[in-house]
Amino acid sequence: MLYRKNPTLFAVLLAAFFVFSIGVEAWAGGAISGMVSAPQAKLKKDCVVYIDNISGQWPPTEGARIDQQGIKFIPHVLPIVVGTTVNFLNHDQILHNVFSPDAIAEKFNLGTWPPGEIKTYTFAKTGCAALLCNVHQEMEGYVVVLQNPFFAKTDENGNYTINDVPPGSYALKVWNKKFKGDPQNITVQDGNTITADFVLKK
Ligand SMILES: [Cu+2]
Repeated sequence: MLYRKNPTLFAVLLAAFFVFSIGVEAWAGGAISGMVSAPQAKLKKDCVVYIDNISGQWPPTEGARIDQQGIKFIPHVLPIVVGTTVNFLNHDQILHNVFSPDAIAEKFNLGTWPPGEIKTYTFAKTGCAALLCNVHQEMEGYVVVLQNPFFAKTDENGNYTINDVPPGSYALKVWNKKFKGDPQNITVQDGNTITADFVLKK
């Protein structure tokens, strides 16, 4: 074992590892954190806060899926990067369907399928696509298709954090299924967390 044979070398390697780790952290960009408030308390949850545009090509979101369980779309809101293929699952013991009335999703209709099968759709345009099920009128979900992966969903208290944002100046926006909020101009620096709160309006 290295620490027995050469304790000094072991200590140096350990120190180098920690310095390297801190170095990597410093290169990881900045963070944006804040709170979204809404006219209806329950709509603070499942907002999407996102950077409108960061130059470059961003890879699709990995593992994007929407399940149908308990006659609900889960998750209720799914933010993804444009070009992502979403898997649609059915875990109920009944038939479900998924369609979108929205043009950004070509008004797709995946048909009706039994439990166990998976259907897919690739979202090629940015924007919001509502999801509906023609078997159950009460079912609704949303896919929010974004230009880049620097987004976060709010928790039940409206809090969000976006990590590892490349330094730069951007427009920060908020999406909510019912309300609107004003975009903000922000500047992100390496190693810093900035605060950006949103107040949604009717
Ligand atoms: Cu259904």
